[in-house]
Amino acid sequence: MTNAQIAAAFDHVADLLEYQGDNVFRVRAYRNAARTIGSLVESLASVRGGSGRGLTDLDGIGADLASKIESLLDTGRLPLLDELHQQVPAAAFELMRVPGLGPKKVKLLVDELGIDSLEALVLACREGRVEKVKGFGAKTQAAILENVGFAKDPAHSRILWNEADGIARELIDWMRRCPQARQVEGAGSWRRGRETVGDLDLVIESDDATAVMDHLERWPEKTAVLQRGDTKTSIRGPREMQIDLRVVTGESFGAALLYFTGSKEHNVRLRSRARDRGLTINEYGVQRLDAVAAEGRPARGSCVAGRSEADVYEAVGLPWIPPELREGTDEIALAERGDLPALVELTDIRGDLHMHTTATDGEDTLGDMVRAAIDHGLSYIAITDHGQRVTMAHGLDRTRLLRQWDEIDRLNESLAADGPPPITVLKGIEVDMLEKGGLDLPDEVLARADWVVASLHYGQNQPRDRITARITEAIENPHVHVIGHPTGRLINRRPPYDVDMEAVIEAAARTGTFLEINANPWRLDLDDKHAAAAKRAGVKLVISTDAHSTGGLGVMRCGILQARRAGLRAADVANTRTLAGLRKLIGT
Ligand code: DGT
Ligand code: CA
Ligand code: CA
Ligand code: ZN
Repeated sequence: MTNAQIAAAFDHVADLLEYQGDNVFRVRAYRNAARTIGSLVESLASVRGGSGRGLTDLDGIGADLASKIESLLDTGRLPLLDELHQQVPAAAFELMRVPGLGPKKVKLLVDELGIDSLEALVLACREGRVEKVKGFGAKTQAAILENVGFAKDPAHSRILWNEADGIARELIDWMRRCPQARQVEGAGSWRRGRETVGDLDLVIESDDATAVMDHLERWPEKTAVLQRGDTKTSIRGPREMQIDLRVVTGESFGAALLYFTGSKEHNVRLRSRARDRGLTINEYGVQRLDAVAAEGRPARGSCVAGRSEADVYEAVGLPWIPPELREGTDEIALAERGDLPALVELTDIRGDLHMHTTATDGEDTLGDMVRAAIDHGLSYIAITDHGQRVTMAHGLDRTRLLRQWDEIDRLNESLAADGPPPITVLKGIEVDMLEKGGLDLPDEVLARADWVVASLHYGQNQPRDRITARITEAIENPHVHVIGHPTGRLINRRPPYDVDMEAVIEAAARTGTFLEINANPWRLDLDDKHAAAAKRAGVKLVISTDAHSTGGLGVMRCGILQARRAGLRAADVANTRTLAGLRKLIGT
């Protein structure tokens, strides 16, 4: 089992325990474990197998959770989960996918109203029965009705890229161990770095398709074979995920990889461009239309390209186009004019400007975060714990914040004690935009910060003009450097708040305020479209991990993919600058 699957299993346990009204500490222990595991870079199997540290050295994993992880690793099952599953009605899982409906609320709906499906829930809302249940009320009822549509949309049950990536990498590793496989590459939406992935597509070069397909069927994570032909097969893998495999020859490998990477729209446009040049493109290669016409079908040996993707693009007069841009928008026109942007890369990133510590809701101390950031090769970071409004996270008031900043001063001094410091730690804060307007810390405190992120966590259901006004007010505050996760959406879980993004971008451009691409795989906020719009307006983006643990620093690559899909270059991203460059940009 992958880390992501084990994290999902623990999250599931937490939901079910919470549904049953179990002890809050027990619920929290599973949630914390899920979070630790979800952001771990190393696989749990190797943590267990390796010398040095074991499972119980991980944050929040004691002997009991370690033995559950072992059970999952060894058998793929967790008896506790099976037990809980029997005790909780199946409809409860469906209901918990409605944004805003946690396990406790779902239990009330099931117990008091006998709700057993999303349809029954809609009906109960329409008939005004939900608002009468204790703890609900008319506003909640209206919100539920609005959010059910979100839960019912099949697009919202696709797997997050980060999770699909865990599965894809294991699968590719496995297939590369097949002696008959010459080249193994993942394609489809996974390769394009989409936010979510429907199924995984794999293209393999081999002269022995049978051996390759047999090897796939021996993958220990396979749960079913869905279909099998001469050169293609589909199986089901972890998390019910479908995996489509094509086996092709060396002459066709590039063409097949291009075709199965998609997107469909990109392929359609390439084909029509080929036709205009007397060519035809398909998954086997590029051929001359006249040769095809003469034979009535693709003639043997009539291929003009197909071995590599670059060959295929070249045959239609284009440079190679990065997969992240292949969405059938303007990428072919850009390629034609030689205007494809040199997309930002992970190695361009020099700093991470949004992260938390144990002072608020982070799991690791300031010192741990700094050490981990050095290990990631960063040359500067900003510590941005929550401001006081976020009471749930024990947000910092002025006194505690100033004390943390003293600690950072001392840390920077000690880092610089023996020559040039390996990293500089900026004194930051994630201030909250209050429901009534304004921020949760006074300007004279913010004036002393090196770096201020302003985010909106409360009052997310306010009307569009209120939300927009709160955000633009924060943008206009001269102490605010960046707006954190500007739309608040959580992929598959919570829609964005109703905000006039055009107005936000305009205000950011006018004031030189940055907008964040939050790299957390649940957020990826701003998304590609908004980030591209911000860039066009001359706004700089900041790609930040919002790490709540040392492991959380690893999600930067998810933010990079989103930025690449937005067509951003290193110059469009503020934290690719050196610290001196960043300071110049913010005028300090
Ligand atoms: P997904 O799996 O829903 O996240 O999205 P994709 O893009 O991976 O789509 P998928 O798995 O259905 O197909 C993989 C690629 O194969 C797709 O991006 C383009 C190509 N493809 C599939 N079906 C067609 C088709 O009918 N026409 C064309 N031109 N290309 C196709
Ligand atoms: Ca796919
Ligand atoms: Ca597919
Ligand atoms: Zn944060």
